[in-house]
Amino acid sequence: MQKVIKAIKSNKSFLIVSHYHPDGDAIGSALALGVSLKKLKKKAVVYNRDAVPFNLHFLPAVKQVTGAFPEGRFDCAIMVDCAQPKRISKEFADAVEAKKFKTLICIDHHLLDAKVGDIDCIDPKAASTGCVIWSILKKMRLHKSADIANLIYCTMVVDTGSFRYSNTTEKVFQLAAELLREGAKPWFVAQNLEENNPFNRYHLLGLSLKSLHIGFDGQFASMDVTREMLKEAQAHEDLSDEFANYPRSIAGVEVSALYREMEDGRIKISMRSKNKIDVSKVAKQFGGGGHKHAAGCVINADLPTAKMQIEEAIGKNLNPKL
Ligand SMILES: [Mn+2]
Repeated sequence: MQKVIKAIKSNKSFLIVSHYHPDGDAIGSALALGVSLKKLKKKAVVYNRDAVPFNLHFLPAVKQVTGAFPEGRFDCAIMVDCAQPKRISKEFADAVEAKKFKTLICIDHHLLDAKVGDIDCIDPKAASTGCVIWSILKKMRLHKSADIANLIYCTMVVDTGSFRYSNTTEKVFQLAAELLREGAKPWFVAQNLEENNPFNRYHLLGLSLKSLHIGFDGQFASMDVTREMLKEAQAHEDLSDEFANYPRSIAGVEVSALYREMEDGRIKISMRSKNKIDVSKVAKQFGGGGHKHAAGCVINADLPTAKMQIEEAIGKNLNPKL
């Protein structure tokens, strides 16, 4: 953390990046850092390859996020909530490869397999990357801002599932209390994050729920989102981002999967587990990744084939004898 602070102080221009298909932790963390660096009169560009999801449009300073990879040179690149340049974008991975940044910094709360940047600031105990950023900003005395408090609060709400998941520790509530003291507004964040759904999201959910499938004696449940459903509901696939939580919420279900047909025909799989099963291990078998209770991957096959492959892999985890 001290090295990050030193790098921030001693450099002038920063490119702040986060993983594609960004979530509230990726965008909230990147913006909190971007807003703070600007306060220090630094040049800070916040880049994400993909569009900011509809339910994050309320975030302070959200217009600072650019989807166009910036030309020109930066002293530092800071990766947040992501430790793989290729999960940011091809342009970014190429720029790292070409050593376009004097210093590459990685700030994350996922365990690293190997060294990533010149400075890796990783706290696997942190509930969100935003929590790590918050510690940095506090040390730098940059945390006295309601905008920053709301941004960091959003990262915590998203990554703890609204203070429900097993990463919701005493420390999380202490940090949340600090954020409220600085001006974070829980109802403002929750209302925008969760109570601001466009009608066609529910139209799409209705169609998707019809595909609900239960397997392995009720321990597994899955749902599909096909191109046809998207067309019928006139919905963008982003609207189905949280659908994977619905099949998991069924009594007795240990693992759930959401199968989504992508525009290019490949199948995107989001898996969720309740207790024992580590879905990140399943995702890794197919070149994906994630956490124990939430992970994902992409399979280059048609929907029935992808479903068969995933169910087989999940079945082996539910019952090693299979
Ligand atoms: Mn995160």
